[in-house]
Amino acid sequence: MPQKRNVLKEVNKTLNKMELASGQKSLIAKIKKLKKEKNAICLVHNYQRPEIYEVADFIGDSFALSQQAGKTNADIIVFCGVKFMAESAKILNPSRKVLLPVLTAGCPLAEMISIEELRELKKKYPAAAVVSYVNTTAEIKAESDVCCTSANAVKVVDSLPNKKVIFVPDYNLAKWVELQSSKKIIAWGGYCYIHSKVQYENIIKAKKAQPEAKILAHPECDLKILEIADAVLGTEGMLNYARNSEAKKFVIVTEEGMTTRLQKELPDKKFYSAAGVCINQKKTHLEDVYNSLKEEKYEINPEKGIIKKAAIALGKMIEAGRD
Ligand code: CIZ
Repeated sequence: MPQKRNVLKEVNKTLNKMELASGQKSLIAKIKKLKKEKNAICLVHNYQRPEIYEVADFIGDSFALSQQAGKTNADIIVFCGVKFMAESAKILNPSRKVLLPVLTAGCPLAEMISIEELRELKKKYPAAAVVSYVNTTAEIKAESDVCCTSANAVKVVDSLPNKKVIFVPDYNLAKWVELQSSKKIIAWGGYCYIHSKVQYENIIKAKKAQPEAKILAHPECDLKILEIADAVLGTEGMLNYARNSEAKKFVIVTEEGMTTRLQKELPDKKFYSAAGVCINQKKTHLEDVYNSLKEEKYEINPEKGIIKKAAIALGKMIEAGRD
């Protein structure tokens, strides 16, 4: 008989206490030394492996990491995340060398709309503004009026004078934004393979299994899940919510790595993961960060014209601030 799977996973406490193997400790020391020698920084996304947190100059969501990338004086930015994030760093600070340790660390969602498809949409709705979620390629950003992250999607959409907004590529986020905004949203049909896979029934089960826990869901999840969540937030929003809440337990409905980050920051609270693991975010190991810094690979450098245009849309995203 198949085994009944628990819908909730507890944070791996061993990982969380960072009981690092001696090989990892030595790599961490070597990376820190190289960072100093080369005047480099490591920007690390929340969803990365916990040992990667150990070499971070800054850990956060793509909004916070974009802010850090834009203002750093470091000569080299090693971006431990996925490709669109490294591209954003280069767009926001083009005179720095931006490295992505694993070139295949991509985001399937970011590839779900092509430039031709976006141009078709623009032709069909000429009066609409184009808002692209930060999870897009540099080319799509260059063709957009403004970018947003899950931390400021509503604010960005509401700030536009247009009544209609083309929102790409995430359908669930677009629909969530439409619920809070007076704008007519033309939503593209993209999805995140982790968030869209979360089953409503499992969240109902999670609520029964942990009735005192607050359910924090990411807006890339299905609307039915968002409607029963205690809060709908990006990853940094989840951290702030849990920090300021009197609740002691939380069910986290976003990529599993976020529970490790939360447990690390708030060790006296308890976090359960109700979503899967993004293999792309987990492709980066300490060896990759070390080799990346040592050999200065893989440089992320979109075409100059694209950088120039995308910088306008991304700059507006930073200016808008968080929701
Ligand atoms: O914007 C980000 O960093 C992502 C991918 C998740 C989130 O909402 O923080």
